[in-house]
Amino acid sequence: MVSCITKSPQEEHTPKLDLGNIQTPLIFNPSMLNLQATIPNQFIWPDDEKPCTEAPELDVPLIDLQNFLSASSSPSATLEASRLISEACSKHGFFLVVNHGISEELISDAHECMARFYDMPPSEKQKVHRKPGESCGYASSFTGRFSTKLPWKETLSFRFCDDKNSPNTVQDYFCDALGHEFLPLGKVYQEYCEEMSSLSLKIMELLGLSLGVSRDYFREFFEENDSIMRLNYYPPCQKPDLTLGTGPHCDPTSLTILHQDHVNGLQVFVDNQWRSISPNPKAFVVNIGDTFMALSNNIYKSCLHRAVVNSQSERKSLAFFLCPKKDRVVKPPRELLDSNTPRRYPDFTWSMLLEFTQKHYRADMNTLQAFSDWLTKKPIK
Ligand SMILES: O=C(O)CCC(=O)C(=O)O
Repeated sequence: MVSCITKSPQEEHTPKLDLGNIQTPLIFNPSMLNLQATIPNQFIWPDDEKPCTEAPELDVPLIDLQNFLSASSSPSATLEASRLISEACSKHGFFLVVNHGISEELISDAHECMARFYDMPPSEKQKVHRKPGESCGYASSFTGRFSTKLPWKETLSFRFCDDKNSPNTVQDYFCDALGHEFLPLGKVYQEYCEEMSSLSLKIMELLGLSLGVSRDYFREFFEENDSIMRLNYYPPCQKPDLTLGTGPHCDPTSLTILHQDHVNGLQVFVDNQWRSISPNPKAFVVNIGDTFMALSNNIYKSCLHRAVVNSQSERKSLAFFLCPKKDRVVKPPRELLDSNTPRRYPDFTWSMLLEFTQKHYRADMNTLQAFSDWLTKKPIK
């Protein structure tokens, strides 16, 4: 397990993650790296974290949202969907949704635009490079941020705000950061994020029902959400058995909606074993993140997962991370607490957890507990 807290809040006002011995950051250029017989040490993961050859399929429920999303949804179909969700979320927090109402064309455009972005020369992509301590921008692996256990991937992350007063955050990001010719890409991702936000609010209704809280409770909690969209690009790797595309972590965010292209790679750690969730182009993979685990007072699980790479094909995935409005206080609803069930985590805001993962801690399986321990030493202002 990685444990990367570098300084307590008392020790330093703006602590940074330890960069180890980074003097000249390594450049992640897979077409060059793949000409070499092996891969740089920084990408080689310790033996106990190296990918396994066999990862049996994880049994995840397929939730058909057609009925629930229709104007005349039947109570029995809703009940069945919330029962399946409750079962999956109490165990590992992963389920699939189909008939989700997002057009195939939009999903395909989002994948195509991703290919257009990653096909650009490195110098162009670097125009939007992710600065230290920030959660948005382009990162070629994490070469400037960490010195070991580097992921074999490139990412572009950007913010989506469900805010009527600034309705085009995504579109504006593409135009401002990359130039007006990126307006068409910006439009695609603006629409994609709006659809993801609406879908996640519907899923929040089901999560509320499944927990015995009102249907509106979590939907209202996530209105005006301040979310993150990430485009993951995993180039082929000559040594896929030595490295990982995304290292093992639990999402610190609230709910993740992932679309994988046709290439396998996503694995979830359940019952002491890595299991695969194979791509299904018609489905989104949904999982609970740490913030929702805290909201549910640990009833629903945020589960360890990772992505493996392969030597044959590149792989792409689109990840929408639902996050609350930055200053909303995360605490479980009264219905989930009683004298036998005490609070598991102190109150916090998403901006505090985000800062923790950007500046003090490399997200892993233990982020929420480490954050909670850290918070108890740092009162909410
Ligand atoms: O690409 C995947 O399948 C997983 C990505 C992921 O876990 C992440 O972006 O946090």
